[in-house]
Amino acid sequence: VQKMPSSDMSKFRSVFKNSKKIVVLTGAGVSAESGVPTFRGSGGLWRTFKSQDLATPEAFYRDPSLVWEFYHYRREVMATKKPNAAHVAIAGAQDFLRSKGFELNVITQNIDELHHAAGTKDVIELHGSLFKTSCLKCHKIKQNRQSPICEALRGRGAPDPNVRSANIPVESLPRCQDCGGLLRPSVVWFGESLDEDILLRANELINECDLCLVVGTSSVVYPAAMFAPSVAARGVPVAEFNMEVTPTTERFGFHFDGPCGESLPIALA
Ligand code: BJW
Ligand code: ZN
Repeated sequence: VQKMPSSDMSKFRSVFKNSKKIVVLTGAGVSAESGVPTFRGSGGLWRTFKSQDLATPEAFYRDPSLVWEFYHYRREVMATKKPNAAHVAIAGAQDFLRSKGFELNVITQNIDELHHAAGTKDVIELHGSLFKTSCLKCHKIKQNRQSPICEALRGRGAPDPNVRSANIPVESLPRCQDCGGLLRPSVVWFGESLDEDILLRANELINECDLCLVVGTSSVVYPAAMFAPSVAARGVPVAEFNMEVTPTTERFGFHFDGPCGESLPIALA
């Protein structure tokens, strides 16, 4: 018979205090209290599209202007957002553990860079970044914080359902400064493979950790969805921080219900 996960915070805190190699796996929910919409939540609609319908290579090849409007909008929104108490608690715990010669590593599915902004070091970004581009022709990946990313996108990308598509010709979309090729956001879309080195590093951390926190993810997108269950299968404690139960909740030792901006500062204090 499957035991329900515990929500005993003092029990979790004593496990935390005895851990030396912690992994924190995060998803969109960790940024929700910063005002960044989650992927599958009610804020997950842009115009009439579900995010899942725009985050695909097929959508980009069919209509690069539309997909660029969507990512341009999300880049511009981030200028008004800052890390919340959950990001700060994670960064603080990493700092503290490192000062003791121990480790806490963050593996995130998010592309918003809010963990960096909170001061977390060596963040593993499984799904790329809003602030990196990759060239379809020369394949170079570059940091890009320009606002707007190109003139044609200035003032475009409004999320309201009645806004007409900008239909920007490909020549005027973001282009590579080195070779003139079309740029795309350096993010991992459905059906695309994750970067091999990043995946290797993530697997290494998952296989070596002695405690795993899984924060604000619906745990439905692979391969990230199997990381925490594989830690639990080794008999290593896993604690989930979420506002809902997920398909993986019952495999974990701990589940803390509620906004992680409230639960994490207590858990990691
Ligand atoms: C709070 C909160 C608060 C709210 N406090 N909590 C094996 C089995 C089945 C399918 C596949 C498989 N392997 C591959 C697939 C296909 C596919 C997949 O997984 N599909 C599933 C949907 C079934 N995977 C892929 O295509 C991956 N590629 C791959 O595996 O390549 C090899 C391969 C290809 C094809 C076939 C087989 C193998 C790539 C996946 C890339 C995902 N990319 C995206 C878009 C990134 C760019 C962008 O953002 O635009 O990444 S999709 C989207 O989902 C985004 C997210 O990072 C990701 C995960 O979402 P997340 O973070 O969990 O967010 P939500 O919104 O779902 O959940 C938020 C949670 O927070 C909720 O639970 C809330 O309750 C909670 N919450 N507020 C705490 N305050
Ligand atoms: Zn190029």
